[in-house]
Amino acid sequence: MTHMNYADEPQRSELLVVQGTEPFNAEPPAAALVEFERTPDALVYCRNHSPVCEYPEETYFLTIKCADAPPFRISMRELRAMPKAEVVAVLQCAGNRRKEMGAIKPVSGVAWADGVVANCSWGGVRLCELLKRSKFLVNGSAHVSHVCFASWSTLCQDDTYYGASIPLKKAITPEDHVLLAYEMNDEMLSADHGGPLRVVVPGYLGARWVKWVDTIVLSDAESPNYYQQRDYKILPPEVDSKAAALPLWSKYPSMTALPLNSVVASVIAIPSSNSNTTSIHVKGYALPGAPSCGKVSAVEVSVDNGATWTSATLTYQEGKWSWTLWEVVVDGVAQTGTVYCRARDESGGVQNREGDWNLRGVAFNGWSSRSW
Ligand SMILES: Nc1nc2c(c(=O)[nH]1)N[C@H]1C(S)=C(S)[C@@H](COP(=O)(O)O)O[C@H]1N2
Ligand SMILES: [Mo]
Repeated sequence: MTHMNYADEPQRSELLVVQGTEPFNAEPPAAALVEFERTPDALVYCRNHSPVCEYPEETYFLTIKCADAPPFRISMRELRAMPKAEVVAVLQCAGNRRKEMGAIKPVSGVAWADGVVANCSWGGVRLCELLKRSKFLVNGSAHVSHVCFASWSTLCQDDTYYGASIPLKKAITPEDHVLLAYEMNDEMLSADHGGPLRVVVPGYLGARWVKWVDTIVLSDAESPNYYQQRDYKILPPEVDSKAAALPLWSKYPSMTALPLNSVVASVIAIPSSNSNTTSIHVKGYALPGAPSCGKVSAVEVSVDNGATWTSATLTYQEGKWSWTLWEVVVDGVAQTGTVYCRARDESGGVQNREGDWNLRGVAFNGWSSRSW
């Protein structure tokens, strides 16, 4: 795209590993992430396709449109006066662990390690309540199938605005807690994370959690935006060049939920008096797959290349939309080695050793490993 202004970027946490500065993309080390059940602000990754600007609340408006009806406009002050809903939900970028997928065969995109995930509490207005208030939602439904979100705040790398959409059904299912959030971890949402207003879609990849959202369009079609139509899709493995992908984007569905996943975040060898063997303390996180697969029910680790497995203790899980933290001590292991992990879910699903490769390097969920 044409000119983008990076002169007004906010101050950033020094705890993040910077992957790119224009736009600003950075992630925390996974070992730091798993020390907190809810991710503190300073450890929340930043994923941008454009500059980040600060927008004063006083002049911020959200506009909702549906076909030819007059648009509904609401100010931040009015939004804040509506009942506040809160949900704990894990935000994760579809490109989490892309670096590992890229080691199988090159992929396009930021070479993220395994820290583009954040488990936070989000506070704001329920999208279903707002749609009711806009009068576009009659008897809990509308004659449209998609809710499209847009931020026209700035040009993006691949389009003139940032946009995404979710099915209307997801938007209006109360227990899915789709929010227009103005708080993260009980504090005002920062500019980096989409303040004053962002979309929160528990259970969906981060790309749909539109930051600095200023427009909502109720439509019969998905968002026409680049990031809905030409990105964040899993193309078949034989498609391995941008040219080959070009005619195929429109033929594949846009991503919604990410798959069951888990990561070994840290391994610490515990000193022992026996010089031949040691014990290791292993910690990590796990992420549920599609809601129909249920919660993460178990995480197992293996120190013998997948031959035998030991169950980890699940130490944290909160509601339906959070991540799971786990840890385990494995005794009698060699002085050096590699530990793998895999998660299981309530529907009987389990991670495979090899994650499936795709051109955009999204949704990688092969076994994670770390050496000690
Ligand atoms: N307006 C806007 N919203 C956006 C993006 C963006 O570039 N612009 N990136 C998306 C992607 S791909 C992710 S993973 C999340 C990242 O949110 P965070 O930076 O608060 O961690 O925001 C999403 N919302
Ligand atoms: Mo993302």
